Amino acid sequence: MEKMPTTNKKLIDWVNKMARLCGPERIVWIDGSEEQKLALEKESVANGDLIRLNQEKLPGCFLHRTAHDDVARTEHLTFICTKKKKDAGPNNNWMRPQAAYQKAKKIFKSSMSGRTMYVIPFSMGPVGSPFSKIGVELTDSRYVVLNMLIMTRCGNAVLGQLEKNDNFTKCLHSKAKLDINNRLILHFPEDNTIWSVGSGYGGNVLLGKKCLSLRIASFQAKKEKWMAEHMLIMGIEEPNGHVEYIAAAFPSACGKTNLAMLVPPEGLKKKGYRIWTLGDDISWMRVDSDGSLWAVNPETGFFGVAPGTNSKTNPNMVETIRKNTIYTNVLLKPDNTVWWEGADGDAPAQGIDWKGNPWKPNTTDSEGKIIKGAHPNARFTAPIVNCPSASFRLEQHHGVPISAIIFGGRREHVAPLIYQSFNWQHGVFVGATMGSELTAAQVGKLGQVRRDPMAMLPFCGYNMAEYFKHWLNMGKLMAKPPKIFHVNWFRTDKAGKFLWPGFCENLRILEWILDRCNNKVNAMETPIGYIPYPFDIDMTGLKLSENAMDSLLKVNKEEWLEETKGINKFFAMFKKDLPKELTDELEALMERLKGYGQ
Ligand code: OXD
Ligand code: MN
Repeated sequence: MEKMPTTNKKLIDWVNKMARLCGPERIVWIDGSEEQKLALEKESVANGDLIRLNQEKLPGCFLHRTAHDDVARTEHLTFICTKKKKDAGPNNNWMRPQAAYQKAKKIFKSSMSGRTMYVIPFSMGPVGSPFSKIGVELTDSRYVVLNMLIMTRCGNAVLGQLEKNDNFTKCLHSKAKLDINNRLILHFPEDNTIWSVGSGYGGNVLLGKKCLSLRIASFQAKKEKWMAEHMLIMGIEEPNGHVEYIAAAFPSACGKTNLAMLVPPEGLKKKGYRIWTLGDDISWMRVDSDGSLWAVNPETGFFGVAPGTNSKTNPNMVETIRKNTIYTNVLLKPDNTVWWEGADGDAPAQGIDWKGNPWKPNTTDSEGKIIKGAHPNARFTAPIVNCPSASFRLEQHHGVPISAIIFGGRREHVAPLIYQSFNWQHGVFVGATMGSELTAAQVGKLGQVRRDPMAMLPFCGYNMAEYFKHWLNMGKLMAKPPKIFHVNWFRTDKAGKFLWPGFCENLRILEWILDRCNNKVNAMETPIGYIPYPFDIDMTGLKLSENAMDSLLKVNKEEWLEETKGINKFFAMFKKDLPKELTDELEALMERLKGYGQ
C-alpha cells in the first residue's frame, strides 16, 4: 500500500478496510492539482471512458457515454437504512442497516480488482466554513473523480481540515459490473455513510450531491437545527445596486436551472436589474446572529439537463458550457462538437448518437419511434465560475441572506401565477402540498397531480412528517424569517396554450416578490394567500393576450375545493405523525374557501 497523505487514523483505517473489501490494484489520493486532473483526463481518453472534444471550439471539454440502462437516478434502488423503519418514513425505501451492508458487501467484494481506487476528500461548502461538511469518496471511476473535481472543492485543502477534525461522511462507490440487477444506492444516516454500487450515472455516484448534500445533510440538519434544501439560490440586483437573495424549490422539469441564471428581459433591463447566480440545485441554510436565514450552495458546479438548453431558454448556460465541461450522453457531431434535441441551430445531417451508433435526423427504430441523438436526460457538468452571472459571493463562509423562499409546480389550472403565504406556518403548508401535473414524459395518468413537498420527496433522508415539523420549528428560531411564495409559470387557457411566456419574463414576478418583502406594494387577500394587483406587475415591453392576467391570477373556488381533497389524501400517508399545524392549515383553507364568492 502507498503512503497515506494524512495522519487522520479514522480515515486511514477506513480507507484500508474498504480497500480490503473491494480489492483494488492500487490506491490514488486526489490532491486537487491541475497536473493530476490533466493526467486523469489523458488516461480516461486512452481507455475510452472519455472522448476529447474539439479543443478549439470546446476547450477542456469531453464526452462520456453511460451504459444504456444507467441514464438516470434509480429511486427504486435507493434506500435509507435506519435502525427503525419509522425513521425513514413512508417517503423512503427502507432496509435494515445490517441487511443492507451484507447485501452490498457481496457486490463490492473484489469489485475493484485490477482497477485503481481513488480517494477523493471533498468539502460541500467553502473549505473551513461553519456551513460546510466534509466527505471522502472512494471510487473506481475516473469519470466520478473528474466530475467531483467540477462539482465540489476537493483535494489537499480538505485533507488539511481532516487533520483537525474527524467528522466526515464515508462515501464508497464502485461501478462493479454496472449491472442494474446488482445496483444499490444506500444511505446510513446514523453512521454518516453512503454506499453506492453498480451504477455510473451522476445522481447515483457523485455522492456529494443528492446523497450527501440532501439525504444525509437533511438528516443532520434536523439534528443541528439548519436546513438542507433542494433549492436554487440567486441574487437580484435592484436598480439602486442593492442585491436581495432568494431560494426556490421546484420539482424537476419546471425550469429551476433557467430561473437561477435568467437574463433580464429588455423591458426591465432598462431599469438596471442584474441577476447573480449562486446555485441551481441545493441550498444549505442557517439562522445567523442577525435572526435571518443565510444560504450557501454546497456545490461548485452545475450538473444540468442538456436537451432544451439553448440561447433562448438559457443564454448564460450556453456560455457556461463552452469550456471545461463534461458532457454525458449527448450526440457527437462530425466536427467533434456536441448537439442535443432543443439545442441552438438545426439538427446536424449526421452524427453519433448517445449510444455510440451512427445517427441521422428522423430515423426510426423497429417500432417506428424517432431515435433521439441525445438521451432526454443527457447532462453537462460545468463549473459555476464559468457562468457569466456567477455571484461574487460564492466563497463567502456565511453565504447570503435569504429574503424570500419560492415554491413552484407545473399546474395547468388551480395555482395562480403567483401568491404569497400569510405567514411562515401557512408557507410551510404551501410547500408541503406543492405538486406538479404529470406530463407526457412521465408514467401515469396525464394531468394527475404528483405531490412533491418542497421538491424533496426523493431526497429527504428521513420521515417527511418529521421534516415538516422541522420546517415549522425553524420558523420559530428566526426573528426575520423569509417570506414564502408560490409560483406557477404553466397555467394554460381553454385551448391549452400557456398564458405566461415564462423564462426571462419571470423576473417581473420576482420583482413583485421583492416589493412584497420590502413592503412596497399592497396585495389582494384571497383564501389561498395574497395575490398581486395586476397593475403592480411591471409589464413594460411585454404584451399578453386580453384578460390573460386576470386568468393567470384567478383563484377558482371549485378547483381549490377539489384541491383540498387531494391534499387530504396526500396527508393521510403520514398518519398521526403529520404535525397538527398542517391539518389546521388545511381546515382553515377549506373554511376560507367556503366563504369565498367567485
Ligand atoms: C437533479 C434532479 O438531477 O433533481 O438535479 O433530479
Ligand atoms: Mn435537483
